[in-house]
Order: sequence, then structure tokens, then C-alpha cells
Amino acid sequence: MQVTLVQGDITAQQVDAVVNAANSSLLGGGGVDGAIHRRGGPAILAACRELRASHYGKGLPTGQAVATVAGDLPARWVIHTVGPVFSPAEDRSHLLASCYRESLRVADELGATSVAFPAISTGIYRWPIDDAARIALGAIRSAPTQVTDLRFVLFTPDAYGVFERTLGTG
Ligand code: AR6
Repeated sequence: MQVTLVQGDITAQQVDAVVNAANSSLLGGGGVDGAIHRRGGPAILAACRELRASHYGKGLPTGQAVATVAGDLPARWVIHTVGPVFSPAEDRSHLLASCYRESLRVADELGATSVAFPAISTGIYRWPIDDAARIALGAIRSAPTQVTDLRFVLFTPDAYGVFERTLGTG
């Protein structure tokens, strides 16, 4: 598996699947989630509503992942995963690692071999970027997957720099 870092907007990535840093409702939000729904158009929200009406009546639990169509995005699928909200009082690292592992498991089920990830939980959910990069890279390295092209798409130069350093030292 080749791991690459990209600085930019995840919605522009030409990959089989882009991962969305969603919330349990699957019905949209800000950050990456807002950008994916805006650029991808209403087909994604319609697919999410169907998931809520069928398998995920109570929402998608934290640490799990599920796929939908990608609407107008260049990707074929969106893999929605729900990161944990950072807590200084409770170690939720296993849930953050689970987002990466479960997203790759869903990618394998789809037959997606190129996947773009955002830095899950590091925005609205406030996870410190250094720690999140360490957990993300550790999780994808140890995951059994058929994905051959894995990209982390970092929105800011700072986040890119942190992932670059962590990739170099990990
Ligand atoms: N492309 C790539 N990265 C981005 C983009 C983009 N277009 N936009 C933001 N980022 P966040 P979370 C970065 O907040 O912390 C939503 O409301 C951002 O700088 O998108 O997991 C959901 O519905 C940060 O580094 O996700 C949930 O309620 C990273 O992506 C909640 O936010 C993740 O930030 C999830 O919060």
C-alpha cells in the first residue's frame, strides 16, 4: 500500500472512495461533511436518509463506517465514518483508530483500491492534530486491506506538516 499526503480539498480527489468525517445522524454538518454534501449534491443525502430508514435507525455509531454513492464528486463512493469527539478526561483513541480500520474494511467490500481520508476528528471534534496523525498512521499501517493507494488529504499547511513529520518518524 502506498501512502501519500496531499494538501487541499478532499472533494476534488480522483479516487474510488473518499472518506467523510460525518456524525451519527449521517444527515450532514460542517467541515468535510458540509463540503462533501455541497459538492456531491443531493444524491448523497438521499442515500444517507435511506440508510437511516433501513439499517441505521439510531444513527451510525462512533468508530463505524458505511458507504453511499458519491453523487457529483469525482469519486465513486463516499465512506461515512463517525470520529469520536476529543475528551481530555477519557482515552477514545481506539474509536479513532477504528474509523480508519472500518473505513478500509468497507473499501475492501466495495472493491475500492484508492481511498482518500481527511484527518478525522481534528476539526469540529477538536482532536489534537499530532496525536490524531499518530493514531491515523498507526491504524492504517496495521490494517489488513486490499487498498493500494491511500491518501491523506490535509486542509491546512500545518496539518500537512504534522502528517509529513509523523509519516517520516513512524
Ligand atoms: N477537505 C479536506 N479536509 C478538510 C476539509 C476539506 N474540504 N474541510 C475541513 N477539513 P471536520 P471532525 C479538515 O470538522 O473534527 C461535521 O459537522 C479540517 O481542517 O470536518 O471529525 C460533522 O457533521 C480538519 O483537520 O471533522 C460532524 O458533526 C479535518 O478536516 C463533525 O463536523 C476534520 O474536521 C465532525 O468533526
